[in-house]
Amino acid sequence: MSESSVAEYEYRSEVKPTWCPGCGDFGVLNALYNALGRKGYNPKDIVCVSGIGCSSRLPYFVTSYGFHSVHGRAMPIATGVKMANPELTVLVFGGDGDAYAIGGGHFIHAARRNTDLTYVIMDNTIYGLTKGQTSPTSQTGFVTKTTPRGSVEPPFNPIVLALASGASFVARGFSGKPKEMADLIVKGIEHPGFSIIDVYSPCPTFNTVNTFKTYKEEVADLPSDHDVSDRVAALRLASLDQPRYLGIFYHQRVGSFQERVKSLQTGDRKDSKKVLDSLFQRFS
Ligand SMILES: Cc1ncc(C[n+]2csc(CCOP(=O)(O)OP(=O)(O)O)c2C)c(N)n1
Ligand code: SF4
Ligand SMILES: [Mg+2]
Repeated sequence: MSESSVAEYEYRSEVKPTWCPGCGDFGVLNALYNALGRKGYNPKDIVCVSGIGCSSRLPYFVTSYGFHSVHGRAMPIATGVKMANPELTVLVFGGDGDAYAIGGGHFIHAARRNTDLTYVIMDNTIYGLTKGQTSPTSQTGFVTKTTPRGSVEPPFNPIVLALASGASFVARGFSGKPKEMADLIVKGIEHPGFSIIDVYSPCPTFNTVNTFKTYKEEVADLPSDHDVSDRVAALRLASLDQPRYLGIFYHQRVGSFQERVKSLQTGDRKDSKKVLDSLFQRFS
């Protein structure tokens, strides 16, 4: 990773964000510009991968390599990019539908494997792009066009899910606090493993329940004496409905998927080549 003094503005691409005025995703994008500028990463070392959704448009707005992929499949694509070139810093962006509904299987296994990626989920508890259906983080009773009498399903808690799946860096941010979120993104990038940052990112167009105003009243910083290496304490704090804690719940250095795969390759490379050659012979 080459670091240089790249000014923050250079990460803004020529494509102007197409989000609705007041969308929480602007706060995430600004936090990202700030985080990249603070580290001074060379844009050619950064890859932004996303799925499909309003939030998944983000890679267009960043000067870096980018991959606007398929709904729910950002994680396998990002994993492939990182495996092919571990020198790259790979960031993944998407919504709560993309990450936790259609992409839920990929999410838990990336956490379990500890793939070295930073995943920022813009959680507006709704499907924004398709005009407002419930998602796995929508509250019970949530009224949408497809649940006119209120959703009967309970939501799950992304932080608890990430912790239970074995993620090694788990944090929560809020679009209304972009500076703090930039800190989380920097720490997530620096963490050599799977970093999950779930962000309360309101959708003022389709969600009038979870708004900047309600979140401002409900959020609080994690207690200053919280031990980030204590997974059980992290689970307890993340399980509380009130306050909705912001900050790093859990942070533990363990071998990443890339490191473990690499360790298999060193030392017995010749043997691997022998096996590969014999396979080629067998199937040619
Ligand atoms: C395979 C597939 N299924 C469904 C869709 C339709 N679709 C597009 S975006 C989306 C959900 C978007 O919600 P979310 O991921 O939360 O992103 P947001 O728009 O809220 O940022 C859905 C269901 C699709 N594009 N592809
Ligand atoms: S529909 Fe909602 S999530 Fe999509 S751009 Fe507009 S405010 Fe943002
Ligand atoms: Mg959403």
